[in-house]
Amino acid sequence: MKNKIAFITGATSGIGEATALLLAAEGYDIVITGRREERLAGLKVRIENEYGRKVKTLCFDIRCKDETLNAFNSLSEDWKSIDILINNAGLASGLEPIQDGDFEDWDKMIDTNIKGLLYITRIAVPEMIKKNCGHIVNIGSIAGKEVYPNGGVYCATKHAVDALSKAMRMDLVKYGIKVTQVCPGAVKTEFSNVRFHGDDERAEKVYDGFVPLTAEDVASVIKYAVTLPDHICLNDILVMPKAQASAYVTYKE
Ligand code: NDP
Ligand code: 8X3
Repeated sequence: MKNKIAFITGATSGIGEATALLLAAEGYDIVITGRREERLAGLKVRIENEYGRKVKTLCFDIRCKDETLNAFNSLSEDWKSIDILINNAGLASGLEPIQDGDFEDWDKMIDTNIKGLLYITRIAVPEMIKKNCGHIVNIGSIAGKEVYPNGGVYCATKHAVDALSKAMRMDLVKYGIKVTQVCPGAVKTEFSNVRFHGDDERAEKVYDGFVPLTAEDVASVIKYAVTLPDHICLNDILVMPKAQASAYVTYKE
């Protein structure tokens, strides 16, 4: 019997990378995706050496429908038959009031967080339907539950993930496919470096004075959700640092 396969988008850093490592340790073969080819190659070697699992790397920009389709179709039939799809690739770009927002930032967030998630889901789900089982994990955010000033477009994209998670669950329940949304609060990854366009000093300050979540913390929640008995589905998980009471109330010492 072949091993179970987890397909993780955005595995070149942060939550996606940590989840790939944790699920490999759990015995899954892994498909890892992202745009940074060297990072994918490095993670493949690490998983193979440390956990002895099989790994496929797919280097593509999830904003591009054709690249996404071609990447998925480059897999053999065995590898296309995935058990878990982790829709993790995403980003915030900029932190501006609506009147100052940058069109390019908005396109990046909408095209990645909403359209990219939809493309890969649409392409991968028929394989799950064929075998009448599967599990989709969408990485939402506290920003999909609340909004905060200057974050309107990012929050809108994560509210879309919230809506899509609920709707997908309704569409797919009859095929035995589970849909879990995992919504973290502040996680220290490359997220803020990307949001502030490479201003690492500003990014670092986001996490001053409190203990944020780590990528591994979120990965362990994902692992918990995907390793429960088949008849249980955790629909929606909000996971926050202890010091963070809401999207914009964080107790800093
Ligand atoms: P990172 O920046 O560390 O990781 C983001 C991942 O997404 C990278 O692997 C990146 O790969 C991939 N990615 C981004 N754009 C694209 C693209 N166009 N095509 C393909 N892959 C892409 O951040 P996190 O690990 O923190 O973020 C992961 C998810 O968690 C995101 O959806 C984010 O919104 C969400 N989240 C993060 C929180 C946080 O505080 N950090 C809190 C709540 C949710 P590459 O650059 O190689 O393409
Ligand atoms: C990332 C967390 O609070 O910066 O989704 O939006 S937040």
